[in-house]
Amino acid sequence: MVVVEDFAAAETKVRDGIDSSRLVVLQGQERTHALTAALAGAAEGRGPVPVRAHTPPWRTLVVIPTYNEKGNVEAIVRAVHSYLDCDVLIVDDGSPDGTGEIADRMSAADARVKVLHRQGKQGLGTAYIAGFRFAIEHGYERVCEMDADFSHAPWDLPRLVFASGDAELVIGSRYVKGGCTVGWDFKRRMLSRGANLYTRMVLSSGVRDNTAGFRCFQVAALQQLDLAAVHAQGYAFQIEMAFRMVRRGFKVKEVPIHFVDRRVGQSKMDGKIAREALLLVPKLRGRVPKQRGEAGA
Ligand SMILES: Nc1nc2c(ncn2[C@@H]2O[C@H](COP(=O)(O)OP(=O)(O)OP(=O)(O)O)[C@@H](O)[C@H]2O)c(=O)[nH]1
Ligand SMILES: [Mg+2]
Repeated sequence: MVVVEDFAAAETKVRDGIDSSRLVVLQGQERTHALTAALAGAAEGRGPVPVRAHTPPWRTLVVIPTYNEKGNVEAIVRAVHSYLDCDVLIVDDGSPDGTGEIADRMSAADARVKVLHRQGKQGLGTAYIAGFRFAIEHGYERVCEMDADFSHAPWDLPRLVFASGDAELVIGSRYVKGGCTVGWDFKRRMLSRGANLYTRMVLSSGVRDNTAGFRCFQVAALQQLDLAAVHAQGYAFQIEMAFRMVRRGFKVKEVPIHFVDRRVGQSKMDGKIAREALLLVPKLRGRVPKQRGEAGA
């Protein structure tokens, strides 16, 4: 374990190659207690849990879209709450496996857990747009995107949120120094790398990990975007949102993460999602309005 004072120091360590699962971030906690809690958490396979969840200076909502995640949903919400003091919104698309009912049970037991039920699988993009609207309507100041399948480490979540003070969008990035993917086969790695190279070449927005789904937005910035104009559904949704933020003149910051392949449940990645990205990316250049100059990442 490596003890650091705050999340800014944690970011430097991850950039230098340290795995964030080994970082004990004090952020105001007493050193000995923090180290004991982190060691106990790691021994139980729950990562370096803090003494108590870190409280960000902003009212924060973490949106987790789910489709057939009954093996993950309860554990991911519990994990999020052990690291970050926040509300969680589960957006479930009528999962046939009963994920929605589990979410309802959690919501009844804990006021910090909210659930949005939608009819049938409608895609990741519209699930997040619904989550963003919920954040705007309920006065949250930060809204995060996170997968249910533990690909995004819950201990990285506070690092993303705390980095959002001077960036309207923070991306948990696999393709900056210190970031990587763990457990993906060659084909899946090439697909993600290829999609990102292609997007960088076509859009030249300065963002390196355009398809990442681990993000923290300033809600005030989202309010300035035309959310109704967002077209994309799958991976392309992440590309489109990042591009819209850059084009609007907002600062996009990438913090390195280790992305871990899902262990439980089924992937929803398919050819249709990849095709959508391939066709949509060139169109974005003409479609997304430029404002306040392009800031880059
Ligand atoms: N509400 C909703 N959630 C979805 C939909 N498609 C995927 N999800 C969820 O979005 C998150 C990311 O989807 P994944 O299937 O993990 O996609 P991926 O990360 O590209 O692929 P794998 O990690 O290989 O499974 C997970 O929490 C899914 O349950 C959808 O149509 N609606
Ligand atoms: Mg996944």
